[in-house]
Amino acid sequence: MKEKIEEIKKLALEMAEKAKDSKELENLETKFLGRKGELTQILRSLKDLAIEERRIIGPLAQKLKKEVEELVAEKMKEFQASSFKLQSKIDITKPGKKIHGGHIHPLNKIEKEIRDIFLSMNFSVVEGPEVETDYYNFDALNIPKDHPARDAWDTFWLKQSVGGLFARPDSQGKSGLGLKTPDKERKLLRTHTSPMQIHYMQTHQPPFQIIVPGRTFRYEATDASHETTFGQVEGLMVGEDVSLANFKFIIEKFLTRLFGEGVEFDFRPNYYPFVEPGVDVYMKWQNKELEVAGAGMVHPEVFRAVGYDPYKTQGFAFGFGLNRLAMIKYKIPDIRLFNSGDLRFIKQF
Ligand code: FA5
Repeated sequence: MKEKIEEIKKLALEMAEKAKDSKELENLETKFLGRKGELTQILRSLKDLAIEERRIIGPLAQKLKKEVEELVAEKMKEFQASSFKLQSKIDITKPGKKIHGGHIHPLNKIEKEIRDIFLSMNFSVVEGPEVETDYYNFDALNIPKDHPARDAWDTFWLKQSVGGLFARPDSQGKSGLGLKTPDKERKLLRTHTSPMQIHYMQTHQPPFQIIVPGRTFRYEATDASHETTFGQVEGLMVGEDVSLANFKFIIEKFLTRLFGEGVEFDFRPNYYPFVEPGVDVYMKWQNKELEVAGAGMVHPEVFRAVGYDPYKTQGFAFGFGLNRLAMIKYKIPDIRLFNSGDLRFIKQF
């Protein structure tokens, strides 16, 4: 009988060790502890044993019963825990979750490309404030107050702050509180990136070459090629002998890198108070002519405003419309799509 108990113990341990799931554990339990189980049979037969033998076999069989019960309970817990983990982590019968990746906005995409092109031509990239003053946006760029050229830039003026209070300025720049903000300090949303020409030249000495990507704002009616908020990329190269030929070379290189060999564009004369001579750059878009940039040689008055000697300094400047370049590159039919927030549009990029 003793040997039989030892045998059961060995076998039970082995089976528990090998059990791969709770079903196999249940089988083990039935085999040894079930109503007709091997150990149950031994316990039942104790009463038929001689008293001396019962004293030895009884405790051994009871001890083994307890051991097997504990072993089964412990193993069962392990199986339940791991099957719970499996269930809560992956249910392989469930359909997979669709992952929605983000998209780079076409304006960011083209801006990055433009930055890289100019960086490779040894330009530095700088950025400037979107809220500017009258002085930087106009005066310093040779567009004095009441000059008709100001009409080219319809402006979002900001409410003037007087002692922490805001009041809409009247046409003379007086706030509703009757206090006058000095004209030069009147705040506005920059209508172009050109004010950064002034900031940069005030703090740097030539020679240098920079581009300034950024958002610009105009208080004007929108249509397929006009927005109130759009991007520009300003360029400024200043030195002792920077010429219009250098300007032409850089623009040709830039547009060829952005649009590929054989890109079609042309220069047409235009007036900007802060350049002389001034030109516009035109490209084709939907079989129409589209102005993509204003440019020219920096006006001597602008150099004077920043304290440079106009007789010793020359430079060119340009301002590309970022949205318009993107419209041509990605064949976008309407500029208003950029700021529409329409995900069907963004998802194409
Ligand atoms: C300017 O803003 C000048 N600051 C450009 C410049 C810089 C000239 C340096 C000379 C030297 P303009 O208003 O033409 O110029 O705008 C420049 C470009 O911005 C345009 O060619 C066009 O591509 C884009 N742009 C202008 N207005 C809008 C608008 N409402 N919506 C979208 N793009 C516009």
